[in-house]
Amino acid sequence: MDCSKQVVYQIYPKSFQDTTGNGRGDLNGITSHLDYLQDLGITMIWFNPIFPSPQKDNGYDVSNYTAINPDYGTMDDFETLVREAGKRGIGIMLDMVFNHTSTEHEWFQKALAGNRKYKDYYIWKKGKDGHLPTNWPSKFGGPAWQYVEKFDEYCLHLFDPTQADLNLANPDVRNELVNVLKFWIEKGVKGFRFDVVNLIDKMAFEDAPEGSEGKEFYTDGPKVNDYLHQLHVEALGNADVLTVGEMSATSVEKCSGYSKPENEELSMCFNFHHLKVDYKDKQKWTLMPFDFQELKDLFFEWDVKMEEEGGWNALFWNCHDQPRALSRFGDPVHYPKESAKMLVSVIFTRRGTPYFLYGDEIGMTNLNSRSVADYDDVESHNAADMLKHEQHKSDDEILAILQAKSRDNGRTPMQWTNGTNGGFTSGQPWLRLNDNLETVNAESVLQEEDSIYDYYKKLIALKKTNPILQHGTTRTLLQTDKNLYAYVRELDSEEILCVHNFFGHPAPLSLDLHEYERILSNYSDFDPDALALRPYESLILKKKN
Ligand code: TEU
Repeated sequence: MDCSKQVVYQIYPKSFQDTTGNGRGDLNGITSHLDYLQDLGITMIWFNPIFPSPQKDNGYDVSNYTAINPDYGTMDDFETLVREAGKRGIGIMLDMVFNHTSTEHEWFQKALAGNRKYKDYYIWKKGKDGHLPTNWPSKFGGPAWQYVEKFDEYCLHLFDPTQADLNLANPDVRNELVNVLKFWIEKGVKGFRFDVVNLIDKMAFEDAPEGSEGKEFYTDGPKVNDYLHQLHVEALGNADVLTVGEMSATSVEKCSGYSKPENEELSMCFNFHHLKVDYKDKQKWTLMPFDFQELKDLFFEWDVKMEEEGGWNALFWNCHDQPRALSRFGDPVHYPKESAKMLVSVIFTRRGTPYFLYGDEIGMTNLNSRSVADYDDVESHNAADMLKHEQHKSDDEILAILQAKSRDNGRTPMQWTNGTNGGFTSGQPWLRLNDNLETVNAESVLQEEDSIYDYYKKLIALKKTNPILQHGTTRTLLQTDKNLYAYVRELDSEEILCVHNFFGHPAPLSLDLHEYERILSNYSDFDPDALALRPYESLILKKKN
């Protein structure tokens, strides 16, 4: 599949549209909005996991890889959705959580019952002199090992204790995963996102040295490449599917390797470095304005090195694990439209495949929560406990940090109308909706002149048809400018110049724009004589022939 023409829309199924009144979204709800998505012009929908799951981590704790969670509907509903989406030129991408299963998965239950075959599907170690096998912390807080008395052994869980890490070193496990992929390919699925897939090779079980969390022992190991290649050869390669790996704490060198077509591993990779530029001392649960220079340096490094090495980037600001970019990097109060449009222009004009999250196209923002009880996410609650008991923060400080950082910011129900629960459900929504749904809702936004939605449509159409934006090389400009992010995309001596003001004040401009004409921008007029870009102004210009 040609990645350069794809535009991926992410749906958090639990939050898109409820048709049963149980307060949680479902597959039929998604099918009912396919015309809306076709109008937008996207080519693929990525769903977060829709498989049976106890929902300790909202579906990333899978208890059966080849069935549909009854909360979301039936296999028939899924097949209808695939078919109806296909009629509209939209493919379905499923989320494959192959690093771990729920402890409720049949495999784990058999392991617990003492079945040797299935016990070897997971990772068990003896304690060391009365201590845990290693000192690794889990990514959700607490240690990464769970003691199981029956075996007098510890089971590895890099995430929640109910998410047991699979032992991919066992070829039987890999065969199971190949079969899972084949099952969904048969159903007409056109893409797969692989959750934390660079963690599937546990290289050594050693204590993390001071200042490290032990990631070096289980991140980007050499067998990750082998395992991905096997999935490609045995399942993915013969199907016309798009694959994206979610890479935790990775490097551009590793990601170019994973995504180079000749290596036959993945189509592209997500990395998260650009979403840590507002972490104080590299810690997530802190508050700090974003470091603009660091952001630009990262974009530069990843765009240019991936191009040099022949790799491919998945480009995104938002996903279900991140606060909304409009609240984080834009200004939803004073410049909601301008900053939302500027931010998405960045994703669509760089080299790679753009991904955005349901609701971005209408300007959805972070949740204006009133207390910790408004949050559902396991990570947010663990963080709140840590901030209270270890860092002794006040309740107000904790709330302010969650408001800025909680993953639930990217999971609130879709705001369709300004009616009850934003038209998302007639029941009690599983997660609080944002109060701003009075004005920020699809029905109202679609009627606005110069809407964010309309701008998304234009950008999507542009990305799907413009070879320079698809394949052009990248040359960075104004790399140390304090306000502007600028670059040229070039192909066959044709040029597109992109300049974005990342701030809510005018930004002096030293570039001569006379040779350029406008393709798209987020203000109604374009003046090549302008000496500054206006707040959050974003220009996509083509060099005149
Ligand atoms: O995320 C991986 C991951 O590293 C994040 O959970 C990260 O630790 C967190 O956002 C840091 O704040 C994937 C999924 O996207 C996420 O939703 C799952 O919870 C996680 O894997 C476990 O499956």
